[in-house]
Amino acid sequence: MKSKLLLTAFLFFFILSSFATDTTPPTITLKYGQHQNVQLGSVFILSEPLSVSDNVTDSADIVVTTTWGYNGAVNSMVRKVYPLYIVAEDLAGNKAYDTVWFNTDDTIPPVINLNTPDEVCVKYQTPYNSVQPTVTDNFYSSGQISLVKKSSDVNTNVIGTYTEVFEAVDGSGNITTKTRIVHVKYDCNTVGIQQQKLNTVSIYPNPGNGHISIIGLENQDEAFVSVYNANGALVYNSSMTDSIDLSGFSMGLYFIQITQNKEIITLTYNYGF
Ligand SMILES: [Ca+2]
Ligand SMILES: [Ca+2]
Repeated sequence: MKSKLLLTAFLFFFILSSFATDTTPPTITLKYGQHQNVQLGSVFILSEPLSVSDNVTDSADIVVTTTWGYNGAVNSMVRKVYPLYIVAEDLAGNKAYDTVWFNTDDTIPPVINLNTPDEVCVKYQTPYNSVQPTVTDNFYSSGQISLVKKSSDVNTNVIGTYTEVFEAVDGSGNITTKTRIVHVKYDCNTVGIQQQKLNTVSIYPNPGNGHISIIGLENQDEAFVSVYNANGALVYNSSMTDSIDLSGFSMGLYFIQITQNKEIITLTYNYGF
């Protein structure tokens, strides 16, 4: 009886003393780090940003207090940094402190619409009208986006290929560039029509066993076929037929080039893959 009493007293003293001697504050673990990004204009939902533990106090008994800082709670429509101050206190009164910074900003670049195809053609020695692109953004209105042309003007007195480079920057500094290719040619129309003709040409089956059918060519007038191996060496050359037989060659990658009226199309063929 006496020893049981003594043991109880000892245990009581032990528990008391362990409380009294706890001078270690709790540990705060931030689930997503000290810095979180919030997309401007998005719907912000605060998910529990932390967990706590302690050397003595049970996690459920640690008192956690969170307070929004000088900018108040996150307003995802306003581009600011919103601190959230955290205090965790164990049963012995030891406190730990941490802060999560919610950086509300726009990280999505604007979108440039050229208002033309990506490639245009202008006839030699005729005026070129550089169509102004339009720009849109996920958050900023067009008045809050800068759009500048970063390239020199097209000179239609010199035959060649020019690039017009446009750069847009939104109110958060996100940058997009878009390029329009301008061909200055003696004749813009002819080439376009010819390209459309050969664009319908294809080969099948691909991959295949070396016996290739060519389809989609309107007529075979002035049409030639050349086959190059993966090293660029010419291995086959013939006037146009509907089929090619590569079965005598080793398996691998081949480039089948069809020419007609100065127009060229190159198709990639996988022999045996
Ligand atoms: Ca503690
Ligand atoms: Ca944006």
